[in-house]
Amino acid sequence: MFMKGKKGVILGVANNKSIAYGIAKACAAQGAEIAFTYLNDSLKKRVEPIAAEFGSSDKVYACDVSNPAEIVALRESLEKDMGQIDFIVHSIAFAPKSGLSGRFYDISKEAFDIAMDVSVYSLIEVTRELKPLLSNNSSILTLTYYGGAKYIPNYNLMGVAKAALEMTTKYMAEDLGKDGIRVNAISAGPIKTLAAAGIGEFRFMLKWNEAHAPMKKNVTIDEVGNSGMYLLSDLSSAVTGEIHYVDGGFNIMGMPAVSFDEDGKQTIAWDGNK
Ligand code: 0WD
Repeated sequence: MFMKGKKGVILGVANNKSIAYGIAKACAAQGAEIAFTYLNDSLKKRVEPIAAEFGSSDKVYACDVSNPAEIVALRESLEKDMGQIDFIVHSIAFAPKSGLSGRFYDISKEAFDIAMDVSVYSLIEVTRELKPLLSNNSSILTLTYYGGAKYIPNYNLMGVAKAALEMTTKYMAEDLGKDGIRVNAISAGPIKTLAAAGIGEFRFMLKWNEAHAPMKKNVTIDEVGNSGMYLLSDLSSAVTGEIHYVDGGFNIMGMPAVSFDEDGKQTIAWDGNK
């Protein structure tokens, strides 16, 4: 039981396809006590049964991270119901649809500000607000994607937000290390979730990743969940500021791998046209 005695809060469960759900499952299986948050009333109905599944019916709170008052209210509720906590999972991102396809240089300032606020600044604000509750052996985890390190078609505005999120992870890791708080990110391969549905040509991304990743597969929320559990537990007690790829190895590829057909001619696994 790697998480026995650990208490924490997971922000960003939308349904049982969410990456945050995979992380909750892995942490609960290792004995963690988990609080959940939901964005709005329609998601509340989805999150409540999930919290019940993990024995957390009494620890479900509203928290739209774009509203600072809701983050303060979350701190007050967690303090009352859980006291000290040992981990925070930030599995939240949003960009207006206009920022997730089309010409990059057409992105509006309004869309840019919203994406940065919800997907990046929220990590800083949630951490600062919940810091008084964090134990001096705690771990914060956020979720990023390769589109924050390299160009990925249509990821556009979210790519810029993820780049900022990854650097935020590193600056926060330095700042909070002296307080016994670690901060890491998982860069997950593409997974079909609600948030992913907003990205243009997402199915193409899935097929491309599967064809060209060294492991020739897409990743699951259970696989991301298990790696997340490692980063939240004491198994990773000397790991901070990491961008940990859970993507079947896709990020190491500089070009698609070649294979040879019966005539000895070089081919690539999938050129995107079949
Ligand atoms: O391929 C993927 N699905 C990948 C996702 C690959 C690599 C990284 N990620 C990241 C996402 O960018 C995000 O940071 O993982 C994180 C979780 O995303 P997810 O599990 O793919 O998607 P989803 O199940 O939709 O959860 C994200 C949730 C929101 O869902 P919706 O679909 O309603 O936007 O983030 C929450 C919301 O529940 N969220 C907010 N929570 C609080 N305040 C807010 C907000 N303002 N906005 C969105």
